[in-house]
Amino acid sequence: MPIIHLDMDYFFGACEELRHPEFKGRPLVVGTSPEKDKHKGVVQTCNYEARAFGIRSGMPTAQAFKLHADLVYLQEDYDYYDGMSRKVHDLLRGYNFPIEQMSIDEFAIDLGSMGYEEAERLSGEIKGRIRKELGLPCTIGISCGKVFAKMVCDDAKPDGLKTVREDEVREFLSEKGVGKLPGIGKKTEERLHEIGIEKIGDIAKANVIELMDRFGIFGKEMYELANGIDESKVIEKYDVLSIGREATLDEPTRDAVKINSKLSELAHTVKEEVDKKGFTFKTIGVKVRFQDFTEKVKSRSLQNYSNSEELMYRTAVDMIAALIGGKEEYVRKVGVRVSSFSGGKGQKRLF
Ligand code: TTP
Ligand code: MG
Repeated sequence: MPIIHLDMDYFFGACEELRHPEFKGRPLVVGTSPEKDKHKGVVQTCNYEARAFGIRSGMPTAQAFKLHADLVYLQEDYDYYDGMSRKVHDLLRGYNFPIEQMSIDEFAIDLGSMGYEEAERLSGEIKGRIRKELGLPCTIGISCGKVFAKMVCDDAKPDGLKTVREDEVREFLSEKGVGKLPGIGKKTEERLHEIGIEKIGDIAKANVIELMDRFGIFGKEMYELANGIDESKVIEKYDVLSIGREATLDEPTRDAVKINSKLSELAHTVKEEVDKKGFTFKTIGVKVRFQDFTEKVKSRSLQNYSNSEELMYRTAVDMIAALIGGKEEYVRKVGVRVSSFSGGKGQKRLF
């Protein structure tokens, strides 16, 4: 019953290297702020060349530049990464196994009754296709449960492929620090240290009643995981968080006719996507990027669920006008996004 956990390597960074091959091999950071404010934001991710200098996700970019001044810096472009994530998802879907998307760059796949050798061969094929067809590196972990597969994947990063079978799991886990077990954060880690539990192997040997006294039901879960029992299931989810598109205007402008015509195109494409999934939406959002690279966003919630393109377009026009009114810069780029979905083709109730 192998489960695959696939996690893209330095995902936002790898997507940027794909469209900017000239940056490949140089330390690169993707951050939250526009280029001109690059010292003000936070590092979303960085490539492994940057990690060699100690730079990490979540770190203030100012600190990253202190660790290494000569960094390639790019502001995040979420829609582009979301599009690449969708391509990975589509490629995986072609194999017809249940897939759970766990984040923008992580997927769990249930291979059912397949043997481990075949699972490893198939994983190699998937990894190769993602590299060849999409130009992106990833790492795959294979094990007998969703949590274990993720841990194996973390262990094999970057550009890795690794299997840990049922009979090897306890040994794989035993020497790892308790903090490596998904679900154990800083606080729980400290509380475990207080009672002399440092490694996952120590949890396996602990008294389960005592663990439950201290940590409730999670005490039992960590005990079971530490002993090689991982019953978490791959659950296909159909709820997408949001659907949106953005586009650069032919030339920077403040002309409402030109801007609204672009909004109309975007609303049309978004509406097509929404229809493909059979959704209705309750929230409409817009984004505008000005000539000076600053951005503004605004969103509005409707009273009722809707799938009207007209309503999406009118609301977007209204909100964009409000955003542009407050500033004198020319507009370079606009975006439309809908969220808070209901419905969906083939949607399953999860709970
Ligand atoms: P991760 O998979 O955690 O990180 P990664 O893909 O950049 O690197 P690797 O898997 O090789 O260790 O996260 C996926 C993306 O999510 C990442 O590229 C950027 C984004 N992200 C943030 O925006 N903020 C964060 O704090 C983290 C950890 C990730
Ligand atoms: Mg990743």
